[in-house]
Amino acid sequence: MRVLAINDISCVGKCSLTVALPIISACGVTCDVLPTALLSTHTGGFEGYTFLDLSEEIPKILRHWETLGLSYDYIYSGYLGNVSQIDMVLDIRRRFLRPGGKFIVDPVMGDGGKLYAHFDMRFVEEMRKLCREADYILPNVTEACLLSGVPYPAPGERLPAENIVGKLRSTHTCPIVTGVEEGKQNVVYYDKSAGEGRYALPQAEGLFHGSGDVFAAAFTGCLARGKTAEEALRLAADFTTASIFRTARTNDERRYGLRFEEEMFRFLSRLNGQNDQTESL
Ligand code: PXL
Repeated sequence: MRVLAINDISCVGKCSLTVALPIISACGVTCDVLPTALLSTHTGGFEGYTFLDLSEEIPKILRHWETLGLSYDYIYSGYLGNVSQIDMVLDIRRRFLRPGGKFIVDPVMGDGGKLYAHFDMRFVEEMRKLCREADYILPNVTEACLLSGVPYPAPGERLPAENIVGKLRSTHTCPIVTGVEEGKQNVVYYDKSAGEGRYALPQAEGLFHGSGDVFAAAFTGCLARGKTAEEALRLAADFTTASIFRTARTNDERRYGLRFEEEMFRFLSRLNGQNDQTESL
């Protein structure tokens, strides 16, 4: 199996390609990368970061790849460096996804009810277009609200997650909405052939940078290993939650990302079908 991960390289603050590559490779499949931008750190919680937009390089990279006859079983797209890259990703899907291959879009745009730096409503509009071409979309609550036009819930208010899944689904797009807070639970809502699926896990206090990227990478890796979408999202959600709780137990600054490495062995044991009895490291 061959996977292409399209995402930025944030040199510090684990997210994007610095989590996608290790996680997808560890799942046991080839992971090629297409960097969309190069940053000294991610943009959430650091001041003075550098940002090099790689849009000009992408068409040249693609032309070379075509001479190699490359094609992909799975294409996973995450953080894009600017709005023009949305059309580039659509073009990549058309040129490099194998017939029967799957296109996974994490519509990275915001968190905690706010757009990230560098994003605006025009980007949201264009992202809707990318999502319509996807087999799976993996928005968090903020992104699901932006894409569906449903207002972000006020504190204590319940997100109408079933409606959002209904609004975002289409004949070939399966929405998987992550991070829905319901009391002490953190819930994933997803489209099933009959209605919505719900997978609840314990909720940790606060925002954890990079958790959506860990989830998306693990989901992609599990799909590429032949798991069904439902199995993949459960394995990915368990791995992400365990990594969040491991991080929460330390004094690590949240902006440096999740301690996913220490949960990798357990995640892979489960992916490989071993009845793993080991304690969390
Ligand atoms: O984890 C999402 C993400 C990815 N890439 C960059 C980011 C963020 C979130 O802040 O800034 C560069």
